[in-house]
Amino acid sequence: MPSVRSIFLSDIHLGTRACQADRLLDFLREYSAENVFLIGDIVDFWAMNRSIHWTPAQNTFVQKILRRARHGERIVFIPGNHDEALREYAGVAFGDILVVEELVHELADGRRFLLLHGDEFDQITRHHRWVAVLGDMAYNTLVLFNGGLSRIRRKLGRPGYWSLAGYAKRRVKKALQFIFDFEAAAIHSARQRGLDGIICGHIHSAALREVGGLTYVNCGDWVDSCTAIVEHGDGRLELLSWGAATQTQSLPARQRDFPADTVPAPGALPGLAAVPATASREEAECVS
Ligand SMILES: [Mn+2]
Repeated sequence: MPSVRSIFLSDIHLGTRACQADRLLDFLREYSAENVFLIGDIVDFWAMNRSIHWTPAQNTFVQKILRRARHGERIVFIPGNHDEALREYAGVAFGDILVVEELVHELADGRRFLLLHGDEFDQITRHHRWVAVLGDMAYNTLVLFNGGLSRIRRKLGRPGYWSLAGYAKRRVKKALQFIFDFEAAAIHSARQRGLDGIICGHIHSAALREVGGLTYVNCGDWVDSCTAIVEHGDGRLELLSWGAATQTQSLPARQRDFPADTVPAPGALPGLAAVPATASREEAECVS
């Protein structure tokens, strides 16, 4: 098992049908680490208020994390907005797992990064909670619909994995502006504290890029894109994509990186596969 210095995960959303715990387990089997940082929305208590979907794979994930903690990996749990109840326990260690609101992590090369979930940079979650809850329900529906779509694609023998939620997120200009504002606020926060960068989650949009001399890193999620950030022994950060089509594929961040105002052509990114936008309509019709 290759060993990395740190693994950064966010937005796993345990307790929901959309949570891709199988792929997450698959990813974790490949990497041991000195540090595992769980950066928010690990357990989705919002969704669990509506209905609980707890699978054996999700259980196994929890057990694996506890096991890693017992075997000396340092596990830090940073609550997000979907598991905000745990924020009350900031500073408390549950066995081997430490819960903190945020953390400054020093990379092997000396760079210092702020680790936090990031919902405070999201003006909607911060000031209009009910909009966030509604948006969350709509997003989950979209992700579920996409799951059905993938099954149909597989049955039809179409290669690759086409992400509807990812597609919708990329297409909606407002969403792009939202992501841009979020990133700007996150970078600003790291700069104010004199740090070299920030590693966060929350917006389900993985990133690893330089912005004005600082490094903006987002872990992405495990409901749609299945992405993680790892820190190698020399302090180098890498964004790994664990999508359905290529389970062992790892991409250096730059290849997945694109400015917020450009939309990559279908097929330009491995996770998007080569399906024109219209294909979704044909397939959607197959559903009914
Ligand atoms: Mn969140």
